[in-house]
Amino acid sequence: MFNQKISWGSVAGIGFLLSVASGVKAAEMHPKQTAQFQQIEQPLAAKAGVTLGGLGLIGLELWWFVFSKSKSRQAESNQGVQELTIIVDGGYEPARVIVSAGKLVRLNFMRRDRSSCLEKVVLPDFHIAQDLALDRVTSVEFTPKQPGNYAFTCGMNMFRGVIEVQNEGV
Ligand SMILES: [Cu+2]
Repeated sequence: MFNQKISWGSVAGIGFLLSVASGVKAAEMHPKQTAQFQQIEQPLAAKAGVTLGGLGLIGLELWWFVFSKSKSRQAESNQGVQELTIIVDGGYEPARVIVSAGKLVRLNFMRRDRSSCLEKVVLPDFHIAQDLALDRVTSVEFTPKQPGNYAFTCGMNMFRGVIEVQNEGV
């Protein structure tokens, strides 16, 4: 919740920066009287364009971050095992997994991403560090005892997901 507020604040901040930047760009358009002004006009416009492009990308990234955060999936109970497949491709999908406490969880990591960044998945709270084979499913099993949020990350802690453990019987 708190993180989401921060993210929306950042989006609003970027919106403000964008409006300032476009205001600056509009102001540049006016002085066309001398050759001097025309000479520096193009690099400035290019700079503004690059800046706007960069800000736009940051905005997109934040948007993706906020959007992807809301995606969660509940593990399906199957013969006493809570099972869920997680696609590993430029991150984790879903990145938020909901399970119940006190029952065995089996997460099936399907690694599609070739980058070495995602070759390992780490669940520090459950003392798991598992190598993931490319284009194959690698399962990780553990039994969460206490409700709460537990992280799973790539080997370098760059990509993150959350296992939300709810009370038994939920
Ligand atoms: Cu990584």
